[in-house]
Amino acid sequence: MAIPKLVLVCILLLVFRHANSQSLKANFYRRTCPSLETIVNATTATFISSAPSLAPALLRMHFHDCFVRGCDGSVLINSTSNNTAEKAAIPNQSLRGFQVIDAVKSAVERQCPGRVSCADILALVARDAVSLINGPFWPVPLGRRDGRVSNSTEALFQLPPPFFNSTQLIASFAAKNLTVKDLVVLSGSHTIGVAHCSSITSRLYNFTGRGDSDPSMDPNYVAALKRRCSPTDANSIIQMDPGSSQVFDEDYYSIVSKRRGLFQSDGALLTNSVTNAYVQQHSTSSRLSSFLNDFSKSMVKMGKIEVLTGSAGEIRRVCSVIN
Ligand code: HEM
Ligand SMILES: *[C@@H]1O[C@H](CO)[C@@H](O)[C@H](O)[C@H]1NC(C)=O
Ligand SMILES: *[C@@H]1O[C@H](CO)[C@@H](O)[C@H](O)[C@H]1NC(C)=O
Ligand SMILES: *[C@@H]1O[C@H](CO)[C@@H](O)[C@H](O)[C@H]1NC(C)=O
Ligand SMILES: *[C@@H]1O[C@H](CO)[C@@H](O)[C@H](O)[C@H]1NC(C)=O
Ligand SMILES: *[C@@H]1O[C@H](CO)[C@@H](O)[C@H](O)[C@H]1NC(C)=O
Ligand SMILES: *[C@@H]1O[C@H](CO)[C@@H](O)[C@H](O)[C@H]1NC(C)=O
Ligand SMILES: *[C@@H]1O[C@H](CO)[C@@H](O)[C@H](O)[C@H]1NC(C)=O
Ligand SMILES: CC(=O)N[C@H]1CO[C@H](CO)[C@@H](O)[C@@H]1O
Repeated sequence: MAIPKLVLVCILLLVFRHANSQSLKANFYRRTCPSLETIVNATTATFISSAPSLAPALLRMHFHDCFVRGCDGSVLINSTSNNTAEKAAIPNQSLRGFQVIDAVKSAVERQCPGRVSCADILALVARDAVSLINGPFWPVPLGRRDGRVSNSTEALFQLPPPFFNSTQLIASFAAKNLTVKDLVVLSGSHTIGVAHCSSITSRLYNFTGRGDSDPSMDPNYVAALKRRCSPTDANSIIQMDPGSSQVFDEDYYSIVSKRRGLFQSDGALLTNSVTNAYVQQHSTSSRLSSFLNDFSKSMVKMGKIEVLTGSAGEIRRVCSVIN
């Protein structure tokens, strides 16, 4: 028996509407907050112009948001008396730049009260911050909703730690539907920004528990890093791409190819054939535009991880507090 045409059309429309409500859209706020992107960029610019080192911090914050319960702004939530939030987890202790998100949210609320999610604001701020230091620009489709859960234990288990090897990193990214190529491309973020000595102490001083250092790192670089980070110094800061840590270039790949990547996770990219090939290509010849193009594509994918859309979640009034 043939399905009447009208019924078929109705079914298709329903399916289409449903599918559509699940996906993000470039013009999501066209009617509800037309000047959103201008407000976000202008407010972000006031911070980045006086403190460009916030750009890497904001990029990392977006990554930490997306890898834990999807890009739902859960990284922004403060702990309360009855909840230990993602912010309190060890990998989050070095996150910076929450004041930028709060200022942008306030500016957006003044124009478009109660309409724009903190998850979308973070995705836009990360993009604009990177773009404002002359890094790549990528489109940010919008319509994310804010989550109501932020759990420090989840952050600890979902975020890849700096001591992961390539198998573990690939699995961590695959769990978010990101490919091996996304892994090597997004690791290129480490061309900007800084790390704390605590992130490499064991790599320098106690790699296998016998007071040794990681043999996969260039010994001259180990020696240089030891001069910067004493065994008990947790707080000093080191640039991941020394000398150009605020320039979004391809240096990361030549650093990794010279076995001078700061973390084991950086060095691990030499131990998988796909990631190693990418590192070698981008370290031997200038392919900056191909890296930036790959980076933009992978950022768009990362920004779509497990997003809440439609009527899921909420539009938080204050980014650090669940409504
Ligand atoms: C592949 C797995 C990754 C690992 C294991 C990792 C690990 C780390 C660690 C340990 C730090 C230093 C934290 C500190 O000591 O203060 C760091 C910094 C940073 N990471 Fe990653 N990361 C990874 C992937 C990513 C991705 C996918 C992005 C962005 C899309 C990213 C962006 C950054 C940035 C920009 C910084 C510098 C932050 C600042 O200057 O404040 N990382 N990462
Ligand atoms: C963001 O603001 C900066 C500085 O005001 C400006 O140069 C840039 O063109 C703006 N970007 C966008 C996409 O509007
Ligand atoms: C959230 O915590 C930060 C840092 O501890 C603090 O500055 C901010 O005021 C808190 N937000 C609220 C709404 O209490
Ligand atoms: C946690 O405390 C807040 C008030 O501070 C309350 O609104 C919320 O329901 C509590 N949540 C749980 C799970 O007890
Ligand atoms: C936080 O997540 C962990 C790991 O998934 C889970 O065991 C724990 O019950 C969660 N805590 C809360 C308060 O939901
Ligand atoms: C990474 O570590 C895991 C667990 O220790 C191990 O099973 C795997 O073989 C390691 N992978 C590589 C490439 O060393
Ligand atoms: C990965 O893709 C599968 C199939 O489309 C989907 O069911 C799953 O929710 C996705 N996982 C994430 C973390 O996006
Ligand atoms: C080195 O690692 C071993 C094994 O994990 C540990 O017992 C020892 O206390 C560490 N030494 C230092 C100086 O941290
Ligand atoms: C950014 C942030 O909230 N960092 C916190 C991480 O957790 C430690 C305690 O575990 C806090 O002291 C930091 O303020």
